[in-house]
Amino acid sequence: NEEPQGFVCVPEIRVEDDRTGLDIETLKRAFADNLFYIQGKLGSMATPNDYYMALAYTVRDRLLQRWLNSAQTYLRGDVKVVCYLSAEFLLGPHLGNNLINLGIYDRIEQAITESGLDLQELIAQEEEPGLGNGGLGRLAACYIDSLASLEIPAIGYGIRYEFGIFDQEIQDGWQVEITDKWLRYGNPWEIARPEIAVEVKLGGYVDHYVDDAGNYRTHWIPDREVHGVPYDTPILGYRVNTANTLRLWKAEAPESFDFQAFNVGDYYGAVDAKISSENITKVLYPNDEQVQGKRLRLEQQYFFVSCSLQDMIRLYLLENPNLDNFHETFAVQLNDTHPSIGVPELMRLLVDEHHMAWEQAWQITTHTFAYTNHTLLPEALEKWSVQLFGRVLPRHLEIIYEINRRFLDMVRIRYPDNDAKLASLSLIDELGKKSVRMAHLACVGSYAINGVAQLHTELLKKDVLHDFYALWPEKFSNKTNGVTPRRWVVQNNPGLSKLISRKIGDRWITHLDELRKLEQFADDPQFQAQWQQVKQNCKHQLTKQIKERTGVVVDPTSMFDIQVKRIHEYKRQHLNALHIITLYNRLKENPDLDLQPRTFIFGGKAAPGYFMAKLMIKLITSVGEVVNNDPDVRDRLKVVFLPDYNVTNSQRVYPAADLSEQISTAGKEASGTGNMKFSLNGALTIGTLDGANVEIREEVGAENFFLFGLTTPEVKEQKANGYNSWDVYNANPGLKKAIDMISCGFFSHGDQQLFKPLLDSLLYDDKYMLFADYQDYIDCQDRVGDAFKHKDAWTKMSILNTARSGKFSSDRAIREYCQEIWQVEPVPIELQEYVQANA
Ligand code: GL7
Repeated sequence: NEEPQGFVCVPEIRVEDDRTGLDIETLKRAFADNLFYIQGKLGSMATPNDYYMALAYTVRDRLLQRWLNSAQTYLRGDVKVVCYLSAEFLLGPHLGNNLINLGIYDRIEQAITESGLDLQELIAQEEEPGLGNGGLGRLAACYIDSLASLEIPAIGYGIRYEFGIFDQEIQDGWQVEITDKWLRYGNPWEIARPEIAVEVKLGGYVDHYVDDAGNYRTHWIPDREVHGVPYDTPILGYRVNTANTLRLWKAEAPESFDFQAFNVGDYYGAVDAKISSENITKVLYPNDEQVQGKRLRLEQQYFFVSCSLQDMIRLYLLENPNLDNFHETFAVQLNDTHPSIGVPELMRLLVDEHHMAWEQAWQITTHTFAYTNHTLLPEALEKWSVQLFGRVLPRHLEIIYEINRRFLDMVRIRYPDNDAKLASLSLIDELGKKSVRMAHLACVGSYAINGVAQLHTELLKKDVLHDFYALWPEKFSNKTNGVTPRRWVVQNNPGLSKLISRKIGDRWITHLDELRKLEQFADDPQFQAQWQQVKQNCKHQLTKQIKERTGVVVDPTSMFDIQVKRIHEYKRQHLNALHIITLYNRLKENPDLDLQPRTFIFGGKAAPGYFMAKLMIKLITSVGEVVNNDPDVRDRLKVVFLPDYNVTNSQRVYPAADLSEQISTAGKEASGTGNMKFSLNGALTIGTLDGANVEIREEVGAENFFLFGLTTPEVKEQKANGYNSWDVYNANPGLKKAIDMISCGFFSHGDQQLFKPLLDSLLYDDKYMLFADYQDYIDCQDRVGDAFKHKDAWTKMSILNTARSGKFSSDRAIREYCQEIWQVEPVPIELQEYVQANA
């Protein structure tokens, strides 16, 4: 029989076969097979990347059954699904994480070793998907991990950027941006699903007409159409059968464009159109907390939101005759305002395309969406000029006006004759250039609104969203952020994980509160010694990495004082630099001073257009150059700027930290999540009462936290009372000396102009109150230095930080979202031995 067998009808796939078996011999054979059949290589010619790919496919084969079973289960009518809409997912590498969540790390390690290779080296080959800027994108990644681990049916929807966050190089002390070509060698974790691509319209105009039956209808005639092709990545839960989907959309030109243009002979025109469509998902905007107001960005937002909502509707209509109960099947979370265009888009889909009455569509819409706010910074609150908005999304602008008309009618009843109230609540900012306020749109269109830490939520209610809180207090709640212990402890800090599990078992990995059981050993000398040993090993590893990546030799017994996060004036990396200069000056005055040796480690990217942040990097590297090379310092101080801080490079950082710098101006950092990763890994925090620092301090105890600085009300008060940084500078000799040294070119080879913009902003404005907090910070750092000298007391504090950080698990955060916002329940997945090939 010459017919290819098994193509026409595959009855079923046997699960426990060579492709999925887990014994060492099967794993080794699968690995060799994949190298040969997928990469097309023999061992003799394979590159490290070929080996990585072969291993990634070996692992992927072993999670597909979970993935398919999960998808099939969710298609059942009675399952409520969380849809997490986010313009960013800062995932980090998949391989190590999947090995841990599948529970096959040790076997794979053995199989790879027996194949003559090193697992760590293969894991290091993976190009991380850096599809996010910082905390906000990383939070989305932690949340989809927890959703899967808690067996909650969920889909993450986002954008498949061809280029993620840029790679950072440091040249001559300055940041240089390099394009992140993460897809260059292929991505084994994603599967494209072109068969369920959707169409997205852009631009053009709107026609209103009455149809034959006398109904008012709307017809949007776009001037451009783009295809959205989904790329799916499995997101495995930890040691459960759940594998959820992260569905990221890629923009492609529809075929029809090519044909049309081809027929009129305009081949190059067709190619242009294709390129312009595909530009939509080309690159991640590298700004955090700063909106850029670019048309392409609005197109990105609309594109992925429209694709996602159309996808949900398609899925829903597979099981239901109409959309009447859509909101009972989908809970859609808006990760900041970036996807808030979903509110008018769902209205458009329901009213224009599915011919639903406005009132019913509004009921469904406002029972579908919930909104998380992630920032208080005014420059980060999204607004789109009405003019630009109308050009890109003419129909949505009409819908927003209609939503606003009805909303303001309601406000008028609540606040009669109060034009100021109308103006402040309106979805349209009428001052200056008219613009659409996306946060207002999100508030009006959502049934729940939350902040990301207690303080942040209080400030939202008091300030930024005060008028909405007055209208609908019941919509507001706090959901303090969390991080996944799987990646941030188990994977990154195996030494600590094993030590903890030996003491208290391993249930903490999914029930992080159990870390409290460590408290009883905080004073135990033997446990303390083991704890110190683990920390010391981590510091050795980071020391090695620092040497390799920067050439700087640091002392692993010195205190590792670390600030890693995006570079921002409000995060105040330059306050940290002022402390370094202050210590340096003390050593210069008294070279024999008994000073606690410290290694200051910085990492973080500056937005490419944020001049001041880039200058802050240059300041840190310049201070480092002087301090690291001054013989008087005798290596007691070292300053390191770790280039290209990303998820991969952060892996060695958190476990190695003694001190975590969380020093933003009070009232500016919505939550922070790095602060949680540090504390979980046993670092002590020096921090202000900002964001989640407040709650960390509450949990670990004031005596295990180094607090300094003005509080939020004090900041406000000082500003109201005419805070003048110039006076503070003149009154504080230490501060003055540090600033004068920068100013006279001490750190810049005599160049007095280099840091002038930064110094001027401090001396004549100091928006972020560095000078106001300077002395308290220095004093607090002195207490840190003293405390570190007492090894046992410090170790006790370190243990207590870990033991009491259980609250900051993303599992806890996701449970709260599930119970208090989404109303969803776990749906455990059964692993059938056979997957139905035709199902
Ligand atoms: C952020 C906040 O700045 C940060 O404090 C918070 O932890 C994070 C996640 O909620 O969201 N908001 C924001 O715009 N970015 C953040 O990291 C970029």
